[in-house]
Amino acid sequence: MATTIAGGLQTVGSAIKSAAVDDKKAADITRDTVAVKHGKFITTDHGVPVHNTDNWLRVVDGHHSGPSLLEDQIAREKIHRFDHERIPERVVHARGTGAFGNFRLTESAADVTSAGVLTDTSRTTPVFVRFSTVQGSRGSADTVRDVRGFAVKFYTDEGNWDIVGNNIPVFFIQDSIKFPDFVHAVKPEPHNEVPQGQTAHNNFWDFAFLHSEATHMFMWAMSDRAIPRSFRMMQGFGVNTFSLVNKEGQRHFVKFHFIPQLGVHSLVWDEALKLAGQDPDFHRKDLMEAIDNGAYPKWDFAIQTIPEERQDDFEFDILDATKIWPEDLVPLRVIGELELNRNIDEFFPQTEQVAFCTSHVVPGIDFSDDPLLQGRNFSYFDTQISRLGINWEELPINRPVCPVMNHNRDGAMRHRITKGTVNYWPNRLEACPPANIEQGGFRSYPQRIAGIKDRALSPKFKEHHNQAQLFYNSLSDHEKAHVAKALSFELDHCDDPIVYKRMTMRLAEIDLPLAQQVATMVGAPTPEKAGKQNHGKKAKGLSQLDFAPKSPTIASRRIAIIIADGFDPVAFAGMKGVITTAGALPFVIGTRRQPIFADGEDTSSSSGVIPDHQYDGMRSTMFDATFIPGGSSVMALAKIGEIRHWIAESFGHLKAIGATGEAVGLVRQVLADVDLHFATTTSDGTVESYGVVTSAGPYKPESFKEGFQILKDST
Ligand code: HDE
Repeated sequence: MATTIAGGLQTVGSAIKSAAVDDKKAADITRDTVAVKHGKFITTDHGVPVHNTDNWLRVVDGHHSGPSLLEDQIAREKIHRFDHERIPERVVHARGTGAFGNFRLTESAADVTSAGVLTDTSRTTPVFVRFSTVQGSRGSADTVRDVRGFAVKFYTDEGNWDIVGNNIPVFFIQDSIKFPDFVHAVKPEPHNEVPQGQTAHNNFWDFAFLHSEATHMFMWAMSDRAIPRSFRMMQGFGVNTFSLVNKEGQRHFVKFHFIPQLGVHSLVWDEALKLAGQDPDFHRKDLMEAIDNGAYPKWDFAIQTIPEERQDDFEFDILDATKIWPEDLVPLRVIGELELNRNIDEFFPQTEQVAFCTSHVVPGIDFSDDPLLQGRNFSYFDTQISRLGINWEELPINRPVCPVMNHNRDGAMRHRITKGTVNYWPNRLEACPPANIEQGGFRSYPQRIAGIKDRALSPKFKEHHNQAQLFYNSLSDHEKAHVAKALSFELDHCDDPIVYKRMTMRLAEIDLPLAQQVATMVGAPTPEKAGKQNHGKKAKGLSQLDFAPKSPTIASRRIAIIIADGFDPVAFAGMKGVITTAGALPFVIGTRRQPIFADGEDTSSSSGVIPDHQYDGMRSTMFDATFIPGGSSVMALAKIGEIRHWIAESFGHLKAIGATGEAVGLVRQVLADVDLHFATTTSDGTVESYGVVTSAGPYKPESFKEGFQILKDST
């Protein structure tokens, strides 16, 4: 029930939109949620109603405004609160967006773990997920080429469990002591704080060369994985090797996977670059829009497990985070489903203050000696103290849904009040004792350890090329072409010759033809010999094409319908209906945002279609497809350069373009010119369009013209 408080804010049970009744986290957060209400008064932070917040208290004499008075406690409070609004942004993954949802287990994994969240199929576990980019700061663009963070907080009945993952299954370094060097090298350079939101600079590639362990990861980062179409269409990986421990105390090593049910899809590079300027919030808005429209993104949750005794059976070290466990060797087992279904109510207290820790595990889940994970377990807790203060786990978004009780006390901004006379253990009252294992107490896996203390890694960590080759070999031809282009773009932005020359040599250790292509484009000497022979092996699950959805769908895709006065109302309404029925989102784009009238419609009446946008407020990059209905409107559209560009650009970005009636002619005419716009002349004089593929093979302008002619003759 809503409780009114002085000052116009209300605690709102209803503020949590569409929260499932059994969503414990939604119910928990409601305790701290208020809504701005009309008809209620502003108060100070100490609750006193205020009658004027527009004028500072000052001396006035009727003619002049005199000095402002320091005694104005109302103005002082307002300014002081404002002065302290910012907290440090995350040192990495500063740019992000989050949403709530839940996790349902479809199959019990009781054979490998005792964790309730992974064994009890009757449970629905609330989650909060934060997606992010890595390099850029909080205000940077969404569509930059970068790894994406995929951090999941499971609010389980036994405490919070965090999988702080990425959309790429491996990492740049093997030992977490290298993390500060890596982050310094990837972030904007120290002398000029350039560049923002990208790795296309000397320091990153210098680091990449000097750490051959980064090779596998940078190949992923140069692939289309680093320019996702949507957060909803990318995989999530726990990356590190964790452990699962079952009731019998047996241990399996485990890797966690999230597989998007919509498939894995990417932007094309030109689109990503343009969107970074045209709509820097593209991914953030995409996630919110999908959830608001009920197109809840879903991922299959899968595990890969290796029994402890098989730890040494692989040519790579299974604790090395620069390596995947190829699916052919260690199959994926789908055991659950993650769904996001509720947007946040306010960004700062939820998405900004959420704090993840790899060290947050629950009984039945444990760590491994993965040297990257061990350092992460230290780092995340530490960084939250500097971002949020020591009592960060009390914040509404971070607190668990199960009881929290212990003898930790005090610290800045302590929120909770614990009654009782003792705050230590053991105590004479036996108050708040530790739980034994049968009572659910977390027990670290009793692992036998022996060794020499040294700063070193096991020998298998020294191999850095096999899986980089495996990844590249497993890509389709056009994915490979995109990798070559991405490397050429990045190294072209490095102006220190040692950087791009050495990197080209490194590429010759992956694939000689790739290195040769890149060398040509970046001005390095063309390597003649492979630094290492490519072993030619491939594996499944590495190309994005392996993740096509079970049945193709346009659900949640954004489709532009372009109209002007005189449009064909039947085609317009028909297509709009079909798009909506298929679960996609139609957006009407008009020549103006005032009513647009159909063919024959009475323009003096108050009817007409009010477009969602006018053409110059939007760009083709913001939509997945475009439809133009016929009608006399097409004459007007044909005269607008931006509309012609829209069609041509959509074509260049490989998007579906639909047209009926007169609009077919417009599309044809524009695409005939596109031969010139989008064709690239290669060194041997052949003309090819960039990246366009038809079922008949790569698109060639001549074949397009032929097809065009056939189409023309047949109509
Ligand atoms: Fe992170 N990482 N990281 N990282 N990381 C942070 O923690 C760190 C690594 C990842 O949405 C920081 O709360 C070390 C791998 C994500 O809030 C910090 C190492 C992976 C997020 C930190 C790594 C990640 C972070 C900064 C060892 C993929 C954003 C702010 C080399 C599995 C979480 C913060 C969010 C954030 C440290 C490597 C993923 C400083 C020491 C590998 C998704 O603690």
